[in-house]
Amino acid sequence: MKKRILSGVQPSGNLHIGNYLGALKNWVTLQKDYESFFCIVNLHAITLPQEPEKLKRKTLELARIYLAAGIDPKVSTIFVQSDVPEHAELAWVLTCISRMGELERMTQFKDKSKGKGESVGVGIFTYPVLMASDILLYKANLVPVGQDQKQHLELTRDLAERFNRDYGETFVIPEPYIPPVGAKIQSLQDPMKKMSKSDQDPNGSIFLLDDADVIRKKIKRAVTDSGTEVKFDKSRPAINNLLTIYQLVTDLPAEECENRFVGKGYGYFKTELAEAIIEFLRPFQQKVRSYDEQELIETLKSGAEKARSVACQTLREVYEKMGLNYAS
Ligand code: AQP
Repeated sequence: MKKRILSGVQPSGNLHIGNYLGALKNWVTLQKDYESFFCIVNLHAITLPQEPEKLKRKTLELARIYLAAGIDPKVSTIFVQSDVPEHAELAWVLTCISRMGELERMTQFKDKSKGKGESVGVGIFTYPVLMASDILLYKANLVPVGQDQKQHLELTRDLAERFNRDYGETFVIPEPYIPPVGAKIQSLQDPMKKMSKSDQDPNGSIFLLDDADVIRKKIKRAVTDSGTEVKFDKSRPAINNLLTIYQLVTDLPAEECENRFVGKGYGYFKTELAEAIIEFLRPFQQKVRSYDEQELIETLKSGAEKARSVACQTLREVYEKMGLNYAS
């Protein structure tokens, strides 16, 4: 039997090249070897206010993006989180075995709650528990994520171990799959910050649907470090980040990337980088608009049915072990 993977993206804004290189690109490769569940995590998105019509539109857009990136619905299960109510049900169970202290230690919570004081949403606080539910419901062996989600995955493992210890062996303890290159693409405007959908400055990110001219402008404006050499060097985070993007979009070995720019300077490198990104995104951008909406909805419906058949079994097992199966 194939091992299982589960991963997801929030339909909470415009996807950027960090989401693509840190997550989607790896999903496409992994789906060949794993039984794969790829979720559009709209219940995570509502941890911040969302406009209903826009959320609906963004959910379908994300389904298009999954398909255009190469997720094959004949091989993998693509579904929307809220279509499988077991996610929210198991999240409640896991909330009851979670501790305040461990959730307070989550760096994403600390970042997102900064300056909000008592008004910070409870959903932001319990977000990692819902993520644990997503993963444990499918008994996923592997979870492909960017570096930013590693801590949440550690919490998932802790909750699974705690439940198994207290109620008997139930959950698979999942392993993270963090790509060796591209796990953390940084902002083009501040290389100490990760590229992020919720960044207020659009120049910090290359969005997957940016057109060629916008990409050229953003790369031209990207901050660089002092010096002139185009080399992988962690002590020069801006150029290191740009060169990492170049390596990922060209699929070239690191050494070859550096060799191409010996003695060439930042201006030349940036022009080549912009063109490489445009070429990388071209086939994706051509495909993304080509899907028929009705077919897309059908794909999500059958994905949800398949996901539910797995999720139901796990939840039933959990309820039985906890003494919650009363009338059914
Ligand atoms: N900068 C990044 N580099 C590499 N991988 C990244 N991911 C996110 N940012 C980077 C990975 O993309 C997947 C989906 O992310 P998400 O939508 O669940 O939310 P996120 O991790 O919080 O991503 P964003 O873009 O920063 O969104 P906002 O601003 O809405 O919070 C995950 O696998 C993530 O690791």
